[in-house]
Order: sequence, then structure tokens, then C-alpha cells
Amino acid sequence: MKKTVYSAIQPSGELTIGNYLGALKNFKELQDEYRCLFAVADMHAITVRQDPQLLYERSLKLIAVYLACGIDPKKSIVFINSHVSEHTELAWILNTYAYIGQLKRMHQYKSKIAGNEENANAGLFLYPVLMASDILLYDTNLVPVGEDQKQHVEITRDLAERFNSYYGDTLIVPDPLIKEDGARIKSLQDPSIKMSKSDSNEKAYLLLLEDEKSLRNKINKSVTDSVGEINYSDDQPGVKNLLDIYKAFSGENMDKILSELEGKGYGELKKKVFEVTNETLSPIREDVARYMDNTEYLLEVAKDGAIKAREIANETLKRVYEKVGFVWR
Ligand code: ATP
Ligand code: LTN
Repeated sequence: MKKTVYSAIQPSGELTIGNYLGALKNFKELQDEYRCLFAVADMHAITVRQDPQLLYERSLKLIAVYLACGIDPKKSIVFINSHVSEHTELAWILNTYAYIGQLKRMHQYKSKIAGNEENANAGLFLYPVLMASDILLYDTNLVPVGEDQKQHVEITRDLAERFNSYYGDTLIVPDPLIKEDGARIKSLQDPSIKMSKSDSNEKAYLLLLEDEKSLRNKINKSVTDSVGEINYSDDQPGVKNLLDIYKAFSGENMDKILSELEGKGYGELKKKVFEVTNETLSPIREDVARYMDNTEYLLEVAKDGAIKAREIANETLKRVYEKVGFVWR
């Protein structure tokens, strides 16, 4: 029996290279060894108000991105969360085991409600429980994500362990899978914060589907420092971030990169970063455009994925219902 991998991305904006390097890039290679599920987290996305038309388009586009990044719907289950109602059903049960104190300590929650606590919607608060349900419904062993999601995988583990301690072994306790390279891509304008698709400054991020010209411009305008030397050091966070991006896209080791760039200026570093980024992204860009010309096929992939996902989810939910004492439908 293969182990299970589950991950999801929110269709809440245009994807950045942070999403690609921290998550997407690692999905393809897992398909042969594991039973993989890759989802469109549309239910998570609405914890922040979305334009309905855009949400719809981005959900389909995310399927196109999955396929363009090498996910094969014959090997992996690709689906949209809201198609499988078991996610919200398990979430309700897990809500009754989640501690308010722990939910209040989640970094993502704290940063999203900053300055707006009274009017923040309850979905933002319960977001990690829905994420835990996503993961636990499929008896997931591994969750490939970027560093920022580590805390959410930890609360998932806590919920599974708490449930198991009440009822005996029921839920599999998952591990996060966080790759060293690319797990923490920073903003190009402020390297102390993560690169995020919801940043209000568009120069802060590089989009996965960014065109060549704008890719070059944004990299050229990225913040460096006045040291004037290329070192991989916390004292030079902007340069360090560019080196991390270079390493994650090229797959080369840092010593080799640094020796290649020895004595060179930041202009040369930026040129290299542009080349390696564009080389990886241009075929993805073309493939996504091609898939988006055939949205019927994308819908078919999603619907087929939901049927397969539901089969697994239903079994787990039944197990949970029986433990809790609910009468199974
Ligand atoms: P937002 O910033 O709008 O909340 P996001 O850009 O973090 O969203 P998600 O859909 O929440 O996007 O994340 C999808 C995946 O991308 C997750 O596994 C997350 O850890 C990863 N990820 C997001 N940003 C980065 C980053 N800067 N570096 C590495 N991985 C990232
Ligand atoms: N919260 C995640 C998206 C997400 C997810 C998941 C990731 C929703 N459900 C399950 C891994 C497993 C995020 O913001 N990146």
C-alpha cells in the first residue's frame, strides 16, 4: 500500500514563484512513489473576499497550472475542495476538538486579522481546522508545503492525536514535507517578509505566469544593499534571497553558484536569476495558456478527481462518524 501525499493551493490570486518553489515544483516527483492528491483550496480562499468571476477562473487556472507543472491526472487525484462535501463535514467535528487558544496563536490568522480583530470573519479563525480535515480525510502521511504552513500541519497533528486519544487509533498523524530549497522565498522589495500573492506592491513578487519583460524588470528592480559583494549572508537579505531563487531554479549547489559569481556585481547576479527563472517558467506559461483554451477538459479532470477523492473521503468520514456515535447515513 502506497503512502499518501496531500497538498492544496488557494485560488486566491495569481500564483507566485514562492508558491512554485515552495510547493508546486515538488509535487511532480512524488507521483510515482505515493498516492497523491492535489487540490484547489477554494473553500479556504473565501476566508478573504473574492470576486466570484475571478475565483471561478482561478480555480480552473490552478488545475491548468497543476497539469503544466507535470502533475498527471492519471497518476494523481486533482480536484476542487468544494466538490467533496466531506471536507466541511469532518471540519465541523474537528472544530469541537480544536482549542480556541491554539487557533488564536496561528501566525497566518494573526497576520490576516491584524488591526481588524472585531470584524474578522470566523472562517479565518477556523481555517486551520478545515485544512486539518483536508489532510486527515485521506489518511495522509506527508504534506508538501512551504515553511509558512508548518504550523498548520502541526495543529493537524495535534487534532489527530487528540481525536485518537479519545477514541483509539482512527486518524493518521501526518508529517510536513518541507524542502530545504525554496521553502522560504522572500519579497523582492522587503526581504524580511515572505513573497506573497496578496502583497499590495506588485514589484514584491514574481508571478509564475509573469511575462518575460516584466520578469526581467522586476528582478532588476529588486532590493539589494550597498555592500557591493555577492555573499550568502543574513546581513545581505536581498542578495541572499536572489541566491536562494537562483539555487532553487537551477538546482546547482550554493558553493558552485558563489564561485561562479565571485568578483561580479549585482547586475550579473540579477541577469543570471532572470535567465534561470525564465527558462523554467516559459514552458509552464505556454502550457497553461494551452490548457486554458480547453476549460472543458479542465472541468473533466476536476470532476473525475472529485469522484476518486470522495471514495476515500467517505470511508474516513464513516470511520469518524462511528467513533463519535453518529448514525451513518
Ligand atoms: P497568501 O499569501 O495570499 O495568503 P500564499 O501565497 O501563501 O497566499 P497559498 O495558497 O496560501 O499562497 O500557498 C500555497 C503553497 O505555497 C503553500 O504550500 C505555501 O507554503 C507555499 N508558499 C507560499 N508562499 C511561499 C513563499 N514565499 N516561499 C515558499 N513557499 C511559499
Ligand atoms: N493553507 C494552505 C492551503 C491548503 C493546504 C491544505 C495545504 C489548504 N488545505 C492541505 C496543504 C494541505 C495555504 O495557505 N497554503
